Amino acid sequence: MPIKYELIKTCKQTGARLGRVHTPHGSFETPMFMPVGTLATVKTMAPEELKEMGADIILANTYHLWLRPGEDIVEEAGGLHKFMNWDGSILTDSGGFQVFSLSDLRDIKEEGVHFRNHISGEKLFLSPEKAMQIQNSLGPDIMMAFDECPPYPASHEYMKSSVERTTRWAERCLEAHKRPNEQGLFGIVQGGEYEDLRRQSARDLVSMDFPGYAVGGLSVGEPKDVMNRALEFTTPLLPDHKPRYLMGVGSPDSLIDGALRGIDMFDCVLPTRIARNGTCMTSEGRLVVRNAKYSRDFRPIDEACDCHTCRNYSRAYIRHLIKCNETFGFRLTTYHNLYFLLNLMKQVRQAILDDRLGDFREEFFEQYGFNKP
Ligand code: PRF
Ligand code: ZN
Repeated sequence: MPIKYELIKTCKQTGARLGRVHTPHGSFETPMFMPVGTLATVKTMAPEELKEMGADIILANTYHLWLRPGEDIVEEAGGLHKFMNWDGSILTDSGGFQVFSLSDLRDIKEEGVHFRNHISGEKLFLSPEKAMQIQNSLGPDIMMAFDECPPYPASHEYMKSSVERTTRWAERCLEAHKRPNEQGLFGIVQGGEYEDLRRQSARDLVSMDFPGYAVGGLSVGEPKDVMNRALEFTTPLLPDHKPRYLMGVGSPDSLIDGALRGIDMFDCVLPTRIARNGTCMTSEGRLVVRNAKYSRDFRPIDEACDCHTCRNYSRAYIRHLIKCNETFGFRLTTYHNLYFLLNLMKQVRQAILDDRLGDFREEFFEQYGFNKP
């Protein structure tokens, strides 16, 4: 088995897990946030910078790399790690979610999904077998099953048929996966906010014995308490000795609330995307450094942060760069936002070790401004 989960400690106050996931390219502590590098680059960041800020695992996308440059080229380069010069762990999403979120005109059939290329308009088809073949060629440490992520809200009737198809697709993924000794394939539990369907999905996928499990279909527009409730009844259905990954979640509050409910891994474009429009995450909440009020503010973005950006550059300078569309400005905010989330997860891990994640949540929410009306 290429993926091993080591449980180090459970928080006595909350039940959150401190652990370590071992992959063919090293290990990482959990709970962990994975920066998103859709096109085999975490936008604006060099791999050395990601290493320096403490990222041990990053995510890339099957769908995008299939279209450009094509998985055959990545394979010819020696796989994703070599192609992008990243020797840490890599996880790829399967493409299912991206097809649903990026393309209109899609047609879901038992066999797979027909849709149009979001760049050229060309007709394409993605299936469990195709998603496995592409991910086997890309060569990440962790690959994801091909699933359907229904929109919110979806009726119980639709969700049930979708969950059952996702389970059949998961069986086909296991069957089509050609490198189970080198790459770990994670199953994705779906079922939206419906407890009976999450139960059914988890039971069926757990019986297939994947080396890890994701909770999919959340953070798709539902209220936060709906997501938290769904996590509360879903994570206990997953095996204790395997990693649990909450897909597409990256706001500071949701990372803490996910960890509290037993999640080990998270990913999201949020920190890198908002960085490129001049928004920073800080210990006192979001700071829109583009704003005119920072034009003569020579303090760092976050006075409590010791990242490379905050140790060396001011709000006024970064605002100036971003207002002028200077690439360096986007690099500085991206570095800070990723550092902020990686550092937040480090604090979460320490709080689990100290049996005080509940207290940490209260303190963090108070400071970040989530408790304000
Ligand atoms: N499935 C897959 N990727 C995803 C999701 C999902 O449900 C989500 C849901 N937030 C994000 N990314 N395959
Ligand atoms: Zn900083």
